[in-house]
Amino acid sequence: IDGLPTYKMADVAKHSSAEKRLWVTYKEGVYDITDFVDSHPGGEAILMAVGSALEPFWNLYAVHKTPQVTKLLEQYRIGNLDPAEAKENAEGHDPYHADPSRDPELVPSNKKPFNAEPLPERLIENYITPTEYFYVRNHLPVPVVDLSNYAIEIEGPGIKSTSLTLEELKKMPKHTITATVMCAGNRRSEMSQVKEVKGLYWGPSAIGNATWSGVKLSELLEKIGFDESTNEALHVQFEGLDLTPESNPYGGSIPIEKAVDPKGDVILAYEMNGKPLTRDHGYPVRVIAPGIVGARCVKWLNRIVLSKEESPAFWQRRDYKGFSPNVTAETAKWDEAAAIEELPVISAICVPSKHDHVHVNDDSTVTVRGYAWSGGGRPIIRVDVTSDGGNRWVEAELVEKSDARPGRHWSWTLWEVKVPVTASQNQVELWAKAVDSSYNVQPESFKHIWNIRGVLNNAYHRVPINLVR
Ligand code: HEM
Ligand code: MTE
Ligand code: MO
Repeated sequence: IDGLPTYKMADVAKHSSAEKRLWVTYKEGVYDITDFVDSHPGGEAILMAVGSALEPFWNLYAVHKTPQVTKLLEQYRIGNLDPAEAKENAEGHDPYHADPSRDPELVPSNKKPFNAEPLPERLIENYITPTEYFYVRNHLPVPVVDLSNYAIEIEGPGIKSTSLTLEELKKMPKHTITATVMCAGNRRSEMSQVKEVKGLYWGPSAIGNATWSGVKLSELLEKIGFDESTNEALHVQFEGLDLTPESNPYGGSIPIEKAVDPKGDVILAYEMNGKPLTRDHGYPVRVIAPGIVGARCVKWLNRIVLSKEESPAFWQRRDYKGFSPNVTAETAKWDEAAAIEELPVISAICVPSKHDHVHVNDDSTVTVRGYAWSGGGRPIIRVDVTSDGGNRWVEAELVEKSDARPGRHWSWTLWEVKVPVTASQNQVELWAKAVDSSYNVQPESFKHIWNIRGVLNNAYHRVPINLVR
């Protein structure tokens, strides 16, 4: 910008304390952010960048790469950066350079970190979701794991501290379960239509059903001395090998009851759909806590800690919690809200898609297909679909499902139905709602379950379509 002084990185480096003011650079701009740091939505992390360039941090935290944030930053501009140095900063190390390549079937909502889901009609083509288009939700770069120095550390009160290589893990009894994994943000884009929410705008395909093979956590804990009658631990914390710039690992925890129950079926999985885990899905080992939110199914598992406390990780304490609709980012009491563990009942219409031109069958019906699932091992007992705002509900046929017992029913149910449509109408809105074995049913609208983070998006799925006769 004309008229402002030009600085070198060495000048900027001198401004990294409150007395000397706090400076940062971004592209060809130099900024004094002293008056902004206290109101930074991301907290004290911002201090890591003072006296230096923002690029390495913002390449990781892509939330910043929006026009709104650029505009905000420009308010603090005090100078220009030497163009040669700006170029060097821009070309600096990309923390995502070692990420794997991905199947084009996965449609990304964000590339760095990588987040992607398949098209809904692809999603329900198979009861077991092929690994190539199983949704991917990464918060950070995919770690590069060298098996020769990989071992999972396990510690906590009342158990023998243990370190386990993949080879040692594979010597223990191998269990295979079929389980659905779903992100708490699945279907967030629908909730965002009520009012904007924070987070990636997922469609209905941030969910998948796969077989997972590995060691049962309950057996492993028992083997290293866990005794339920004396142990005081309340949570099992998991840490991944993926690190934030502050060197905090991705993490999450589950209640101890789930972890030690043989019927809880928590697996330290090294195979997905019969093959070694792919890098995106957690190679070499990840947690599968079936019936529980995807966020706790920690990938690239590095450490397990038994504790009286939940995981201290950001994603357990400051994310993946629901709030009442009028709670704002300013009023949210993060410490008081319950972390999401078991997920509520959900369903989605996958065929047809929104605004499709749909052929009306000879019997004046349209064919509708989708999935339904509930957390906590609760089977789906019914799916209802309507084309006329609920005057007439039609029960769907549950075409593909598991015969697992209630409480251990980890897989989704695929359904199909022919819904009658009125002869005079050219446009209808399809609605679907599922009921689980506890007779929990999906809420009617997003308005009353809206929450700041856009999680638990399980209102009736509504799909407007055009009819073709
Ligand atoms: C979030 C601004 C530097 C880490 C945000 C948001 C804004 C912002 C506006 C909210 C974005 C949204 O919710 O859509 C800035 C500005 C910076 C800066 C103007 C520099 C002058 C940094 C640095 C780091 C960082 C250097 C990390 C080392 C984060 C994190 C969040 C965030 C982790 C997300 C917090 C959450 O998800 O709740 N920042 N930021 N920021 N920022 Fe920054
Ligand atoms: N584990 C690690 N280490 N890092 C992550 O970013 N993302 C979590 C979970 N485990 C994550 C992780 C979230 S939010 C979800 S929804 C699931 O992984 C997604 O699993 P998938 O990518 O295999 O579908
Ligand atoms: Mo997630």
